Amino acid sequence: MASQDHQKRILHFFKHLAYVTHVALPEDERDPRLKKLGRLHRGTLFSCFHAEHLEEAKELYEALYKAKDFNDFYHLAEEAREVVNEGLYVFAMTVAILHRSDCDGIIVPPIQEIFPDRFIPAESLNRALKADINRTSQEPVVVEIQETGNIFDPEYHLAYFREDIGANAHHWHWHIVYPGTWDPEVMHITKDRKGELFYYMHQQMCARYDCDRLSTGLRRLIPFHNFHEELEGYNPHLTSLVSGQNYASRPAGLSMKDIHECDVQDMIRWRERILDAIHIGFLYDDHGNEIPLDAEHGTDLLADLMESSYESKNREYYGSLHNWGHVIISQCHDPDGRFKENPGVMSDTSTSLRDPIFYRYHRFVDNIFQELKASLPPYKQSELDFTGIDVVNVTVNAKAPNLVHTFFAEDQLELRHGINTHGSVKVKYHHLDHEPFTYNISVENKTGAEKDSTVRIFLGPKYDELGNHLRIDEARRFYIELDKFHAKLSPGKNVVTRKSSESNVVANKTPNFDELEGGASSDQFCSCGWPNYMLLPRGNHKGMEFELFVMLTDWGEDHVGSLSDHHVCHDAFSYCGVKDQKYPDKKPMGFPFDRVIKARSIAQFKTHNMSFTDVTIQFKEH
Ligand code: CUO
Repeated sequence: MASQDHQKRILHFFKHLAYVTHVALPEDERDPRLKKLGRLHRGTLFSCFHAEHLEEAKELYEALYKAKDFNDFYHLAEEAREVVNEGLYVFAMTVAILHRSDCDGIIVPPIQEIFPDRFIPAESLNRALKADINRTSQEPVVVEIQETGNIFDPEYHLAYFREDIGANAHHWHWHIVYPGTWDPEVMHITKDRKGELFYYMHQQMCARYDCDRLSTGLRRLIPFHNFHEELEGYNPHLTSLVSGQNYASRPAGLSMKDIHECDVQDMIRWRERILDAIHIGFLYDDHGNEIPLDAEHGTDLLADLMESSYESKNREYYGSLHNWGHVIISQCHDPDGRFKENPGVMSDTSTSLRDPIFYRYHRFVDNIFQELKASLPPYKQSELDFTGIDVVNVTVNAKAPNLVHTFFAEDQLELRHGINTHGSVKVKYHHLDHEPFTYNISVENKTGAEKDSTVRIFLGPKYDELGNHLRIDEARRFYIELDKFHAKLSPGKNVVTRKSSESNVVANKTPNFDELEGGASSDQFCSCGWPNYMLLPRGNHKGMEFELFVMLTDWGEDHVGSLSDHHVCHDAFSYCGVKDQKYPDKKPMGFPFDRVIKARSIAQFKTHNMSFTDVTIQFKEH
C-alpha cells in the first residue's frame, strides 16, 4: 500500500498540465528509457484510438510500470512530463499508477479536474476566466454552465446524457483499465475477458442511451452502417487549452473520408472479413490456424479483432475496424489535414460520448457482435432455470412502491487545478439523479437446503417510441443492468433486500483534487464505473413504464473465486471487472439477454426463478 506521502507527491504531476512550457529535454540528456519518446508533439490532441499515439503511450506506460522502485518511477514520471505530449502523459501515467503494486491506493485526480477543457464548454470557461480576472476577493468564483445547443436540433434533448461529466469520465477510466494496447506478457497481468467486457460495457452505454431517448420522446438510435453515409452535424463547444484550438465541429452532411493512415475501403474490407469469420464460425490467426468463435470465447476473440486490441489474433487481416472508425469520423472535416484542424471529440475517450455519432457508431459495432450471438442457440429452459428457487414477488421501494422519481441535481467542478487561475473558480452544472430506492425480493427456496444465488437485476422499456408493446427479443437490446450480487437463501421463505446505492455497475464518488491534497483516505476504488446518479433512465413527466427484471441463478455454478477474496476495485465489477482478477461471474456478460429470445412473450420466456415487475420512472425536473 502506497503512503500518503506518495499520494501527495504524484498529485502535482497532474496539475496545470496545459501550461507546461519547458522545452523538451534534448535526447542525449534524457533517461535512456525516454529517448525515443516525444514523437507526438505537445499541443497536439492525443487520441486514445490512433494507432501511433497508442503505441507511444504504451512505450511510456510500460517504462513507468517497469521502473524498479517508487523513486525510480517518480524520477521517470518527472522527466517524462517534460518530454511527452500532455494528454499522452496523463493516459500513460494513469495506466502505470493503476497497475504498479507500490502505487496501490494512490488515486489519480479526476480527469475532469486535470483537463476541465474536455468537459466544460468553451463559453462557460471563458466566462469563468473573466470572472476570475475581475475577482475582488479570494472567495471562490462560481459561474453557471451554458447550454451548447437548442431545440432546433432534436438531439439537444439528450445533451444532459451525452455531456454528462461523470459518464465521460467513466468512459475515459474504462479505457485506462482496459487499454487496447495491453500486453499481458510485458505487464504480467492478464485482463480476464477484456474483449467481452469491451463489447458489454459499450453495448450497455448504447442501451442506456436508448432508454433515455425513449424517455425524452425520441426514437431509438439509428445504427451507423453505411461507410459512405452522410453524418449528422455536431458542435462540441470545447476548446483545448493544450492546443489552443477548438475540438472540431462537424457540419451536417459530411461522410467518412480516407485519411493518411487508413482508407475507408480498408474499413469496408475489415468488416467483410470479420462478418465472414462469424458466418463460417472461426477466425484465421496470423499463422493461418482456424480458431473457433464459440459460445465461451467467441465474443472475447471477436472483440479483440474489432477494437482491435493488442491481443487480436490477426491484425494484419482483420485490421482495426473500431479504432480507425473513431479516428476517421473525428477527422472527416479535414481528412488530409490541409487546414491543420483539430480532430473532433470522437478521437478521445473522455470526450467522445458527447457526439451523437458515438452511439450510432457503437451500435454498428454492437450489431456485429449480435451477428455472432445470433449464431448461438437461444438459451434452453434448463439453462435459465434454478431448480427449487421461486421468485415470488419483487417491489422497488422509494417514496412510493414501484415508482421512482428522477430529477436534475446540482454540482460544481473546480477549475483551478487544471487552469491557472488566481483562486478557486467553479463551474456549476446539473446532472440527472434519482431518489434512492431499495429492492425487496421475496424468494421461496424449496430445495430444503441453504442455497447461494446470484441475483441479476435489469431494467428495460415496456413500449417503443410509438407506444407499441416491445417484443421481448426486441426489448432485450434495451435492457440495462442495474445490479448483480450474491445472496444466501435459507430453506423456505426469504426476503432479499438491496439498496440502489450498493449497485455493482456504478462507481462510488471519487475524491477530488482538493480532497486528495487534504489527505482523503485512499479507499479501494479505481474510479471506473457508471456514475451512480445515472443508474436509472430519466423517464418522463407523466411517468414512464419499465419492466424490472430480476433473476436468481445458481451461484455455485456462476462464481469465480470465493466470497472472501480480497478485491481492489471491486465496486463496479459488472462494467469494469475486478482489478487484476478473473471476472467474478462465469455467465456470458449480459446474460440472459445476450442471445436471441425465441419466446414470443414474457410469459413464455419466464422461468420461476425470474420476475418481471412494472416500475414507473417519473421525471420531476427539480
Ligand atoms: Cu470506448 Cu469506441 O471504444 O468508445
